[in-house]
Amino acid sequence: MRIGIVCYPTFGGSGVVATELGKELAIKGHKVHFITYSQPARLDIFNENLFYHEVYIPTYPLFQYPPYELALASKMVDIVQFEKLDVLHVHYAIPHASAAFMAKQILRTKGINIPVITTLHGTDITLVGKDASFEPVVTFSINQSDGVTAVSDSLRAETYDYFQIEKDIAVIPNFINLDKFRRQKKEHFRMAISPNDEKLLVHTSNFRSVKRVEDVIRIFAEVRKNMPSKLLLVGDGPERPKMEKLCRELQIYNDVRFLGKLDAVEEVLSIADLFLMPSEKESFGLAALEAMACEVPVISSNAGGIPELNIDGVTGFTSPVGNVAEMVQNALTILDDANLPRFKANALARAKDFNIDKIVPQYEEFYQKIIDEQLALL
Ligand code: GMT
Repeated sequence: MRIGIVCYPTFGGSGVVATELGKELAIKGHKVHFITYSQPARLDIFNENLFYHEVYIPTYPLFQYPPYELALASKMVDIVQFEKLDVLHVHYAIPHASAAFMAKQILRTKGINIPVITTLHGTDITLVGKDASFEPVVTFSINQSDGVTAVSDSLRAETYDYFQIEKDIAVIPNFINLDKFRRQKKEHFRMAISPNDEKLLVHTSNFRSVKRVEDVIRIFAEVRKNMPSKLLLVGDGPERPKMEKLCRELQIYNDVRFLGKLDAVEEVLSIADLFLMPSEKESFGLAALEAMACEVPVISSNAGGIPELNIDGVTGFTSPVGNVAEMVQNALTILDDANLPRFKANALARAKDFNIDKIVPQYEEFYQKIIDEQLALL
């Protein structure tokens, strides 16, 4: 197949999923064309089937807000026509689904029917999408997509709850490449961070308020009172200065390391004992899956799709959002040496259910189904 993929090129979950999907499809022999405003962060391999088309947005003094959606739609029209794409797969509804709708209409005037598939990732539905500023466009462009997928049952249900959706939404969960995300021998690194064999807790996120990083820090502060431990924080974002201040106030700063945006997060996960994800909202929790693949159990909230991944009492524990006290008790249970090996093994076993070779074929089948349906309409 010749597949166009539109996504955010950043380290955010939707961009990571889209890029890893495209890479795997290219390895399987499909021609994959990425259409984004800059090179996707994870597009780091050379493969003869991978192509990257940059969306260029001309500046003009009138444009207080550069019209990215129009430039994107124009680029989609150009690439679909020139590369004879079979399907366009857009990740994250805003503004990709509406840009794809516009491209589809333009192509129709040229006698081309391009099937459009939209994958809903999370905040495009649960946070930004339902804002009145975007809701009518999001509803319309989801309904106008030829195929729609969501990354969890929970996100599918929330989409039907928040929007007037007439389309079927298929669930295709996030996936993981277990060749890349696996526990590596990093004993020297562990010795450097926890020389006295302190337990290592890890959190990775974009430090937005929806991630509740404050809960991460408060959980750690309590765990640390009960057992020697350290906290590693990977990522960066608007909440970080406040979190650094909180660590100083709680006098735990020396046991907390802010590592910033790291490429090789699997190296940090390889020395971790526990992953913390107390999010307010989380459609799937790709960061938790990455941790589990590296044999790290998870303490999480029960928000959104997290319980579909983190099985309560098996791969970790889930608690109501904001219940820091329960999360502390559960963290101490997991970190008990009598329990830790069992939780680690269970986390890895669960991660295997989402291995890339199980999930990517579901996207291939979905593409074929939507292409066939569109052909039948001609
Ligand atoms: O929350 C993020 O880290 C970014 C966000 C995105 O869309 O870029 O992630 C969402 O998509 C991921 C991939 O499908 C999911 O694993 C995350 O759970 C989801 N984030 C939220 O729902 C808050």
